[in-house]
Amino acid sequence: MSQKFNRYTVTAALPYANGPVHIGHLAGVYVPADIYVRYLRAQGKDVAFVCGSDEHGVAITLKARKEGVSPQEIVDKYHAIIKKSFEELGISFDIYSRTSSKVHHETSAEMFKELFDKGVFEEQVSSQYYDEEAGQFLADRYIVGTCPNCGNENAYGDQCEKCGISLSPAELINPRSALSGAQPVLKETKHWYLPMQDYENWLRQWILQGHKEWKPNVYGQCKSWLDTGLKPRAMTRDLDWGVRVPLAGAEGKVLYVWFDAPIGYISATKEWADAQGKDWESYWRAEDTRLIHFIGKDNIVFHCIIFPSILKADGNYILPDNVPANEFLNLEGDKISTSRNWAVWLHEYLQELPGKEDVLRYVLCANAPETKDNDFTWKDFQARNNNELVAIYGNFVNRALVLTHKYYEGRVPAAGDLAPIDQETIDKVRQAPGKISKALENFKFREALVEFMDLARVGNKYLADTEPWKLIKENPDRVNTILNIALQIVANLSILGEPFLPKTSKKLAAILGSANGSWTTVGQADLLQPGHQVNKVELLFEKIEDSVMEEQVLKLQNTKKQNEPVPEVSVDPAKPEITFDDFVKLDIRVGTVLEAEAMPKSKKLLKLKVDTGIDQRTILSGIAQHFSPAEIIGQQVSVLVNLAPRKMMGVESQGMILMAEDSNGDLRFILPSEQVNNGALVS
Ligand code: B3M
Ligand code: ZN
Repeated sequence: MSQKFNRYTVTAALPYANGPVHIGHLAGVYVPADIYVRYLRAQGKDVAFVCGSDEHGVAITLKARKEGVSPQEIVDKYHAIIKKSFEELGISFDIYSRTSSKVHHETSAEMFKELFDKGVFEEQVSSQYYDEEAGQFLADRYIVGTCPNCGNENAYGDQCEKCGISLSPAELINPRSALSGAQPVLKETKHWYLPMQDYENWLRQWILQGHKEWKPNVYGQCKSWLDTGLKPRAMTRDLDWGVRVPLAGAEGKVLYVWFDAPIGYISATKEWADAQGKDWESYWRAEDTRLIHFIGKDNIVFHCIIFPSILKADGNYILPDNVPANEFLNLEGDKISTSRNWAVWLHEYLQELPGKEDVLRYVLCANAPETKDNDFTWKDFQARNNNELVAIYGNFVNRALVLTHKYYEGRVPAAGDLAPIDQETIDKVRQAPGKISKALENFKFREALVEFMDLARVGNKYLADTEPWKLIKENPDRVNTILNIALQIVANLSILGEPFLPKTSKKLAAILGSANGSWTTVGQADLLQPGHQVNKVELLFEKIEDSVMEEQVLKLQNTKKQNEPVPEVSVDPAKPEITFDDFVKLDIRVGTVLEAEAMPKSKKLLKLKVDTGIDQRTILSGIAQHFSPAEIIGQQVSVLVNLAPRKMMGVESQGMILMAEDSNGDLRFILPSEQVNNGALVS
């Protein structure tokens, strides 16, 4: 099947530049896409791996409004963060572009114009919500109101984030504009629609008949869309952020973000091809190019139904041959959410767990949500690192190399006659690349990784079974053979592991002193020649301690706390009314604590010496459980100075320090907002 393809265009969903990338994006899209592309390149295939930031759409304008900055500032900020973090994780895009680029604006506007000229679009005038105060039409997200399903008063016009239901603005109770708070009015506006219903039969044929090999989750979603029936979809919006609609009389309108974003793949390919002196058209128009879209499940309809219809309508493009969409990754049992900050952010991971890029790639691939939603937990992360990467792969490589240094000063020994166990082991090495390839060709990345780790297990078991350290005295020839074979396995692992664990493979190749081989030489037990010198051993992976994981868990717990609704506080009931004369009897002054000491035998009381401005006096204060004496020396306080003196535990207290008591019993000093002189009167 891959025979008929001479070229690959591999795309990864363009992340919205309204926030950084998190582990859900990585597990769903970028890690599998990168593994696939590295695998293709290792086979010497011609590949364009394209991606970029999706910088248009209402989500970005909303975020900008919320932060009080321009949309451009938002996309500039997140584009830089996203691009850098992808690079650091080793996601090997040929180009990471952005949809605000000139070439993209041109390419998408041209494509729209072409379809328009061909008469593809239907023009429709419809009534849309309009904010008369702000003087603009309101995208669904800009309309808020009460959810008819759960009563949430801040549901959006497209979705209620509380109960998750999909909505249309007309369904909201008491709709209001998120821009001005005004009640929106309906106003007529013209838009250009793609008549999706016209493509239904063709889509049925192309997907339901022609692509039965697509993943069941993808095929199933397409079938359900097609069975429900397709309706015209507006390809333009009333918005002032995006690609301008290239038609006269379309002022104030831009292309719908889902019209222009997938064209971003084409624009990025153009930009890359230009820089490389290549011909972009062969990557998008040649029948022998295989187009693959890596996406998450929420993007299926756009990549399998809408974008292909656009490409088909244009007529000059190839269509995706496969769209291996993944399901979602949850985090510690909860849905990942940008707005609730419930995520492990890639740029933070890279900072907080430096040098562990491959560990994250490994865990996210081993646990990828390929067929169903999956859960990421730090416990599983640690276990996979310690029990798999360290204990199996790292341990085997380390043992083989350490023994080579110990017995042969780092030179690869020559193999002699083979025992049955050697032959069986070599056979397994031969079979490994085929098994890994087959899984990768079918987009079964988890399975491919298991096959890879199985080869490391084979190596581990081989050393455990043959125990060369016990034979070195009596049978050194036998040890030559065993270590030769073990080292050949190590060399195979370094090649086969590259798509999954690129940094580790690079490190291992440097230790072995051989450039990474390729998929054509792999599977042989002669990758390292006898006499070849290997370099000093370094550990490939380190054990991760509990304390490191605890920090991450704590961070999540803090997020959870911040998300919790503020508990209702119990407030003390109001006291009976007093007269002004009652009030002025109180002489309250600002003072400073000069000395503080614990009162012997008292848990509650501190003995303070306070400068009240009038005098220096002793005051006993019941704050010992909240403050240590040392921390309050120098503290400004408010003092009720004309309170009748009172003797407690043999000491006379001359006044009272005023404190505020929280509903949970925490005490806080009452202070002027800025420093004032001691003796200043509080009234
Ligand atoms: N930016 C949606 C998303 O991140 C969108 C993907 C565009 S791919 C052309 O889920
Ligand atoms: Zn709701």
